[in-house]
Amino acid sequence: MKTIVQFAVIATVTALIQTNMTGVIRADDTKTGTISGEVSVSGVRSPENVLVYIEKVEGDWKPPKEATHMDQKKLAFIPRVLPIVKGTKVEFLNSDPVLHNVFWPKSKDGSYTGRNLGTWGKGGKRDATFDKEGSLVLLCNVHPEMEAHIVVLQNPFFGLVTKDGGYEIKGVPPGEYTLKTWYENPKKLRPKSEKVTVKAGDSTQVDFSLSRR
Ligand SMILES: [Cu+2]
Repeated sequence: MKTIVQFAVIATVTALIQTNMTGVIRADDTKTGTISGEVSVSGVRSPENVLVYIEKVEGDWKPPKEATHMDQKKLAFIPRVLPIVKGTKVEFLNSDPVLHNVFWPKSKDGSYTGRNLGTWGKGGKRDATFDKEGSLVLLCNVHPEMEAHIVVLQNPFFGLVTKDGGYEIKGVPPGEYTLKTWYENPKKLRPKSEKVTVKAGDSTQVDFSLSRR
């Protein structure tokens, strides 16, 4: 009996150590890979806010528990481009001392019908949950120059291109994927796609050269 109990204790301790080791390995990122690269553009001023994303990754990817924010500050939507996983709740804020409105017309890709969230002042907020893949244009009917974009994706593996043209997508499960680009005006920067193989603990570089053709 005593031997059995001792064995049980040893087995439990071993299991705990193994669990802990798995956690350490995950933290070291040796089970997932990274995709990064440079995006160059012609015909637009900057590669900033081009989106690079994986079209589909097996699995049911859950949205974050917390809402994501779209602010209105100094008469602009911030951020200009907001990529989210489908099911994400977005809170629309107003940080300006003037009234702003948020509405979106019917999506060009047919994914979303038009909706007007209303008009409100500083400190107020409205929210909406986006549960279908697609993209929509946010507008403010008080300030016609204001514009932003929400891109709703199947999975959380995406990266926005920075001013210097770089992007990075971390924590990608190993596999073969189709990597795509998205730009707010597809007539100016036509979308492109590339096949990519992601290996555990490795980084893959995929560069894009985007233009209207
Ligand atoms: Cu406004």
